[in-house]
Amino acid sequence: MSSTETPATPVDHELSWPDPCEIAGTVRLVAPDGSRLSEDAVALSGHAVYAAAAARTTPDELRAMYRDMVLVRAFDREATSLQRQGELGLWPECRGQEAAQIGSAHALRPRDHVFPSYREHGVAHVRGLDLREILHLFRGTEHGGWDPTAHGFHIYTLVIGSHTLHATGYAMGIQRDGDVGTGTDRDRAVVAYFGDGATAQGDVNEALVFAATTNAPVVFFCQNNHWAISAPTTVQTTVPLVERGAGFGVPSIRVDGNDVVAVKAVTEAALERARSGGGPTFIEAVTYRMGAHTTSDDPTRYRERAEEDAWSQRDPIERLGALLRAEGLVDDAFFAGIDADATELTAGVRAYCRSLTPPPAESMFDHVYAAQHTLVDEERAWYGQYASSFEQAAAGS
Ligand SMILES: Cc1ncc(C[n+]2csc(CCOP(=O)(O)OP(=O)(O)O)c2C)c(N)n1
Repeated sequence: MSSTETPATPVDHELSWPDPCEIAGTVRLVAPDGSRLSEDAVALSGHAVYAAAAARTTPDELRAMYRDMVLVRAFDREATSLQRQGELGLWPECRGQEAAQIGSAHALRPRDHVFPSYREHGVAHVRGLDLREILHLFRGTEHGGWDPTAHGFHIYTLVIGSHTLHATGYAMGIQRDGDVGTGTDRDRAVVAYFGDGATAQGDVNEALVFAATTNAPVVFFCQNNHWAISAPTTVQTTVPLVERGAGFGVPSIRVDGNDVVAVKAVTEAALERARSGGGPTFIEAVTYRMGAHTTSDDPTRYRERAEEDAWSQRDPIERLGALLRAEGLVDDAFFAGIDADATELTAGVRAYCRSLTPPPAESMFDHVYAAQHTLVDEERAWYGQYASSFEQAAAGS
C-alpha cells in the first residue's frame, strides 16, 4: 500500500440482523421455531455426530434444562429490579444467553472446574451454587463470593480475560496430577467462559498459546453475544471468532448458542476430548445479550431496536419450550409448576438480598493469605488504631 492510499478500515459495522447461525459450519440442531433439523440437513452440514449425541438427550434432561433456564431468567430479572431499587450496586444481566450457559453446564461432570467471567449466572445455577450467593458481590457485602472448591465454580472475574490464564494453569495442574486420559471417573477438565470482547485481550491469546502447546484439558467457551459494552464484535475481529482458535492450533467449532440441545452436544464432545487427553477446544457460541451490558449501561445509545427485535425472535427459552410442546414431552401443569417455582425463588432472593449487611471492615484482612502473615497482622493493627482514632475524636479526647 502506498503512503497516499487510504488505509483499509476494519470490516464495516454490519449489524447481524440476518441469522448468523445460518452460516455454514455452525452447529444447529433445533431451529428457532423449536423444530428439530432433519437428519439429512444435519448430516449435510457434517454435524451428524452431534445430532447422534443430541438424540441421546433424554426427555428428563430437556425438561431439566428448560426449568433451569426459566429459573435463571427469573432470578436475573429480580436482581435487575433489586439494583434499580438501590439494593445492589450493579447487575450484569445474562438474559438471552441462558441456552449457551445452561446447555454447556449440563455437559459438565462434578469433578470438572469452571472459570467464569461475571455473567455466568446460568452456569453457577447448574453447578449447584445457590444463586443468592452471587448477590453478596454485587451488594458489596463480600469481596469475592464463594468457595470455588465447593462446586468446582471459581469466583467471578471482572478483569476481562484474565481468568482464561487461571483456567489454563488449572488445567495444566490437572495434567500433572494424572487426572487426564485414565479412562476412569478420575478424568476431569476445565471450562473458561468469556465474551467476544475478551478475545481481543492479550491474556486470552496467551492462554490459547499455553493450552495448545501443553495440550491442556481446557475448553475455551466464548459467548459471542455481539457486543462488548458498546463495541460490536466487528471491531474485535475481521474473521469469524471461531477462526481465532484455529489460528492457535486449537480445534474450534461454532455453535448456535441459543440452541441448548446443540450447545450441550458440542460442549460434551469438547469436554470428553479434553478429559481423555485430546487437548483444548475453542467453542464460539453465537448468542445475543438481550439486556444491557450492566445496569450502568444504556444500549439504546449504540444499537438499533430492529436488531433487538430480530433476536427476540430467537429467544432460547421459547425455542426449547416449543420443542417440548411439539414433542409432547410436557403439559400445561409443567409450565405452571415452573412458574410457581420461579415466583418462590424470586421472593426468597429479594428477602435474602435485603437481609445482607456490610461485614466489619476488619474482615478485609481475613482472606489475604491462606495462613497467618505478619504483614497482614501489622496492617490489621494499623487499621484498628486508625478506625478507633475517629471514636476518640468524636469523644473529644
Ligand atoms: C482488562 C479489562 N479491560 C477493560 C475492562 C472494562 N470492561 C468491562 S466489561 C467490558 C466488555 C467485555 O465484553 P465481552 O468480553 O464481549 O463480554 P460481555 O460483557 O459481552 O459478556 C470491558 C471492556 C475490564 N473490566 N477489564
